[in-house]
Amino acid sequence: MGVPTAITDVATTPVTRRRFMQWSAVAGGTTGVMGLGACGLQPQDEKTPEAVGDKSVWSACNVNCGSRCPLQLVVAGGQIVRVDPDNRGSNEIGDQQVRACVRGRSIRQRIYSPERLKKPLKRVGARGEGKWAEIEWDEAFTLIADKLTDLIAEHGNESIYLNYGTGVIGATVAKSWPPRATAVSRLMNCIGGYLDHYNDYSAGNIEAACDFHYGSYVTSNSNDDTRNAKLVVMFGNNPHETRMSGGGEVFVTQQAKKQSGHKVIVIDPRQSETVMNLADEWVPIRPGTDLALVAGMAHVMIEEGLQDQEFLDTYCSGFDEDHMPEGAPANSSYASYILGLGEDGVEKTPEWAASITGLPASRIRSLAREIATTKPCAINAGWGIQRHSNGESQSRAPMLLSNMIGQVGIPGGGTGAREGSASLPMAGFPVLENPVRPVISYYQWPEAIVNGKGWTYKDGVRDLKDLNSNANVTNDVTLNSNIKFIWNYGSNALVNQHGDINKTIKLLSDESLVEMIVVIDTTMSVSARYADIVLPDASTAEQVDLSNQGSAGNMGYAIFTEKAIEPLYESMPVYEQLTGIAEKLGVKDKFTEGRTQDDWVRWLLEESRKNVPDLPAYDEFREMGVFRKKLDPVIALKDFRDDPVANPLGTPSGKIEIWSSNLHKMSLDWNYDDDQWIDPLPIYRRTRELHGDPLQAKYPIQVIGHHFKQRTHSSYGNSPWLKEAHPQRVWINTLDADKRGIKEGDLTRVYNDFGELRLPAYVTNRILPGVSSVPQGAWYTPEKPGGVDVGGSVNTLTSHQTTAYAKGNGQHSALVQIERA
Ligand SMILES: Nc1nc2c(c(=O)[nH]1)N[C@H]1C(S)=C(S)[C@@H](COP(=O)(O)OP(=O)(O)OC[C@H]3O[C@@H](n4cnc5c(=O)[nH]c(N)nc54)[C@H](O)[C@@H]3O)O[C@H]1N2
Ligand SMILES: Nc1nc2c(c(=O)[nH]1)N[C@H]1C(S)=C(S)[C@@H](COP(=O)(O)OP(=O)(O)OC[C@H]3O[C@@H](n4cnc5c(=O)[nH]c(N)nc54)[C@H](O)[C@@H]3O)O[C@H]1N2
Ligand code: SF4
Ligand SMILES: [Mo]
Repeated sequence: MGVPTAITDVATTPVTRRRFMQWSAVAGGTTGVMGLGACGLQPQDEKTPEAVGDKSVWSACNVNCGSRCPLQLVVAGGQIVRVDPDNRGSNEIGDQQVRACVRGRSIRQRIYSPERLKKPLKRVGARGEGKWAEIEWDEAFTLIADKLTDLIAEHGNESIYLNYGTGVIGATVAKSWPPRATAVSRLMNCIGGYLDHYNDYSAGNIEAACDFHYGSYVTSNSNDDTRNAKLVVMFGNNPHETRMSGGGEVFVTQQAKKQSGHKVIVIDPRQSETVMNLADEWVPIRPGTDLALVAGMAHVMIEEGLQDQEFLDTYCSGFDEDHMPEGAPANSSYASYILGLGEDGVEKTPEWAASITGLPASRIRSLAREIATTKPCAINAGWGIQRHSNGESQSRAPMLLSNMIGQVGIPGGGTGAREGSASLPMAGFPVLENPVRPVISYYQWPEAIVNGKGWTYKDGVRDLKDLNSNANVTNDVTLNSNIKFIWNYGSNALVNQHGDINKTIKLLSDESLVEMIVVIDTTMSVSARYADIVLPDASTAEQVDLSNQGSAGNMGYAIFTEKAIEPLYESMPVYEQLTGIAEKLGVKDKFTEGRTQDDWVRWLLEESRKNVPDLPAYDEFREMGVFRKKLDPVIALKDFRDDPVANPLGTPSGKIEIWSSNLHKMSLDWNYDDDQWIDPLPIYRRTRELHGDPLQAKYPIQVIGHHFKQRTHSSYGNSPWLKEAHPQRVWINTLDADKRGIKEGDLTRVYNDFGELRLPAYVTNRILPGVSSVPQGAWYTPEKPGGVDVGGSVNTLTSHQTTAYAKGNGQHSALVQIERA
């Protein structure tokens, strides 16, 4: 196992310039497959690069930013000395170069980080106290296997939880999420299974809402299809920061606009990178109020007869009183809600919407007219709009708008959900069957540590046999244990990425609740601080695998990720770690089927080639690095649009349910908090910590935590280069800053009842007055235990509360006060 020198040394390791120029001159050309032969160097024995000199191998950035970028790692003396991006493909949509962003190109700072874990660690002080003993791998395997055996005997397999974690989402053998595709899941299924979770921090609210609105999770059309649109309306969608590479959507959105000349309107409380780079108009809106905007626009459309009534009559249920399901109360249609004939008796005029959204009523009127009369119109959404305390209904706002103008299922249109993209049907790592049927939502685990035992469907427990929530309005499974063991692989969601860090830490500090926490990471992350056992993982560059999730627009791609260097220090690929634990548990043969990781890669590739026949075989793919394929554009729900009778949706009526009969049922018997609602209609309600909350008397400013180019969540968060290029700051509007005597760069206190941050201010008109943003993912760094977080993690300020029926995260809903420090 290799031991690197410090990164400064790595960076200056002499690599002859001549060789480099030779390499890049050929690689940049059009010689087709670039293997070692093509670069003018002799083929080398990849096991001993030190002995023979330089090589360049394909690898990938496998973190969860939605892109999956190939990287070419240049190795000299057993160390990675340079990172080059993809240099194939073309500048055609569907064949584009997948150029890594600034983060992927800095990957050496993650691989050779001083925080890199070197040896297995066992906690010796109190949990979270930071006292560790280095132990041998064998001891770590025994400790984990023994604890699993004891806990399963005492509490059952339901007590063993696989936490959400997307640090290695791009990989296949080493994939860290979804749990049902990971090697950890396979190990647990060899010994009776584990407690799984459904949905995710990214999109949990829309994933649930879609099930009711459209009958299953749907995307919108892919971005390449916006070439057919005259108007593109994006609700809180920021691809120019959240899909930053050529394998992301930056290139596709730019090219599509160039080719079609369509207009782009972005609705966002912030003037995002997408507003700056792509939009023709910015509509700044208060966070969490998009449904009020859509209601105001609906009022204009109904008053002026601008809605697509034929589409609504044919494809939807619940828009007006003539199209309601049986058993729905009188005056409960959406049109009745808008016209003030519903329960609240309030007419949803543009003036009403203006008072909630902060937009002028005249702007709401003009927007409604433009959207209703400019077709095809592609309406899509990012996921920021649904990461709110009212996120389930918020996420239905763009869907409803697209329904009213009849743009679902056609080229140039969309469903109002997030853009789709085409991907290759690559084989996943086989995980065997999990016999444990109750499944909780990804955001419920802290509560399930204390109260999970006895939960039923009314608390959001789904049945693994049928994870679709539509069918799980009721089910007969009960959760029979609290969580006693947590696997936390490739995850910082144990602490940094979950809400209310101070509360989470208190919960984890009680060693009588969760009895063992195992963190598998490359880095001493914030979550690793609260583990009992920390296992040092080999990075993607240190093992062979396939990156199987690449997709952008209508291009699907896969990457062969070679082992560039030996695992650093005493780190070990996760598959080998789990094999060691399997051996202690007596299930090694079942777990491995006699295969090494390399054998699995070969097997997975052959399985994938059954679905993707032109995918090259092992040796050719290894040389080629990236396999890309132009696929059909995604036109979401096209079959339904073409023939709604032959292709009904999964809703009870088979139609788009603007009034959802299943949500109506759930509103009658589900458990949720007193300040929450389950509404069959997508109607605006002010829930926790949104504008108008009485709590604003104390904490007047709405704070969101947008996804930021410095990091992918917390990954890359410790890179000195990236920190310098994109420092962590709190965004505050000029008016709010002036009132508080805060100037650009001043240190501020950002605080509420959950906790306090100390951060420099970014004083700007790029965010609405009364709104602020602390980019999510910064590393929680308390001055002293429980004290002020000088690292600036927004989750020091956010809540554990789950949404009413999605049981999802509302982490963009938070109220704070900001002062000069
Ligand atoms: N307030 C707020 N919180 C949020 C969000 C928000 O918008 N606001 N967004 C949420 C969303 S959408 C998501 S997806 C989650 C993401 O949360 P996570 O899935 O936890 O993502 P990361 O923070 O990137 O953490 C990944 C971990 O994997 C580790 N890692 C990286 N590479 C490797 C590797 O090769 N091997 C191993 N073993 N580990 C590796 C990293 O060091 C890091 O500790 O955060 C959520 N949290
Ligand atoms: N650079 C980078 N890229 C990433 C990530 C990252 O951490 N860094 N994370 C990746 C992951 S896992 C995910 S899930 C995606 C996340 O993708 P998103 O969830 O779409 O990202 P966000 O930044 O949370 O939100 C997108 C935009 O919505 C705006 N917004 C917030 N609240 C509202 C609202 O109520 N209404 C409206 N109209 N707009 C609102 C924000 O200002 C932001 O500009 O990004 C992925 N890409
Ligand atoms: S962070 Fe995302 S866009 Fe950047 S290199 Fe990695 S995968 Fe690509
Ligand atoms: Mo995410």
